[in-house]
Amino acid sequence: MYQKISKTLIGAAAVAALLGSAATAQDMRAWNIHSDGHPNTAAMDRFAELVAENTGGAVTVEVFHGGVLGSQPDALEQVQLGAIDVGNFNLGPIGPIVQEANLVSLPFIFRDVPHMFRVLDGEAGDIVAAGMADAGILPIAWFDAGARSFYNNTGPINSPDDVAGMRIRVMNNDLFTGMVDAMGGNGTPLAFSEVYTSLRTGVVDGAENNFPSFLNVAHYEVAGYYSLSEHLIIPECICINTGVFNGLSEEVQAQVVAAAEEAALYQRELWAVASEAARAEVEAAGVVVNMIEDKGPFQAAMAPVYEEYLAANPDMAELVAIAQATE
Ligand code: BDP
Repeated sequence: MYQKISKTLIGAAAVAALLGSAATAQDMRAWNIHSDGHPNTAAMDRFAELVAENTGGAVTVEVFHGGVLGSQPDALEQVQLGAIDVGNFNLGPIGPIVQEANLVSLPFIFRDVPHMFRVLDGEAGDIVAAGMADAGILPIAWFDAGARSFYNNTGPINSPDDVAGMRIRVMNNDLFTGMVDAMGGNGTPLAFSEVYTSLRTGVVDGAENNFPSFLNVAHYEVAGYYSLSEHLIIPECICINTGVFNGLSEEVQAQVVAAAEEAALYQRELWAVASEAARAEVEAAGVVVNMIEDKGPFQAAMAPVYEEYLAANPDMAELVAIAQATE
C-alpha cells in the first residue's frame, strides 16, 4: 500500500517537474563575433555552461560564434528588440545607441586597463550601465579587451603625422572616425567581417585593434606594422535584453548574473595570457611591432575630438570629469 502511494506520488511529482520545467525553461540565443581560439569564445561557452548549471537547466544559452547572427551594430539592434537575448559586446558600437556608453570610446580617456576597471566599478560605471539598461542592453559582467592600437601595411606609426593620409578602418562610432580624421587620416567604418579583405585589396591602409583580435581574424597577414598607440581602452560586456532579464525570477536573475561574473573572471585570466601569446605569435610571423615613446602628440591631437564631442553632448561633461578624476 505504502509503496503504491509513494510510487504514484513520485510519478506525479516527476510529471509535474517535467511540465514545470517545460513551462519555465528559457532558451536564450547568444551572439558572439569571435571564433575558436579567441578568449571571448571560450568565456562565452563557459557562460552558457554556468547558466545551465546554476539554474539547473531552467535557462539554457546557445552561443552562435563567428558573428553568424549578424554584424555587431545589427546584433545590438536585435538585442534591443529581443530577437537575440544576450551576447558579448564591445562598448564602442553601443555609443551611437547609448550616449553614456560613449564615455569609454573617448581616445585616451583611461590611463590603463586597471584605471578603466576602477572607473567602471565606480559611480561612472553605474551611470553607463543604467543608460545601457534603459536602452534594453543590460550589462551583467565586464570583459577585458586590452588596448587598441593602429596597424597598417605601409610602415611604423610613431606620430600623428604618420596617420595623415591613411585610410583607417574603425568600428561604427563617429568618435572613432573623428579620432582618425583629427590626425589627417580618413576614418572608415566597416563591419569587422569586412576588414581582412579591405586590407588585402587596399580599400583601407590600416585598422586598429588589440593583439588577440588582430591575430584571431588574421589581419596580421595583410597588415605587417603594428604600432603601440594604445589610444582606446574599451571594455566589453556580457549584455542581456533588459526585458528578458526582468522577466526572470529574482533567484534565476542572481544565478545568471553569477554565471556572467564567473565567466568574466575566466575571460580576464584568459585575456592576459592570450594578449602576450598573440603578440609573440604575430611577431614570429614577421609583424613589426613598435613602441611609441611619446604618446603626447597623439593625445594632443585628440583635443578637437573632445571639444566637438562635448559641445554636441554637454550632458557628458560631468561623466567625463568623474572618469578623469577617478584615481
Ligand atoms: C574586437 C572586439 C569586437 C569588435 C572588433 C572590431 O572584441 O567586439 O567587433 O574588435 O574591431 O576586438 O569590430
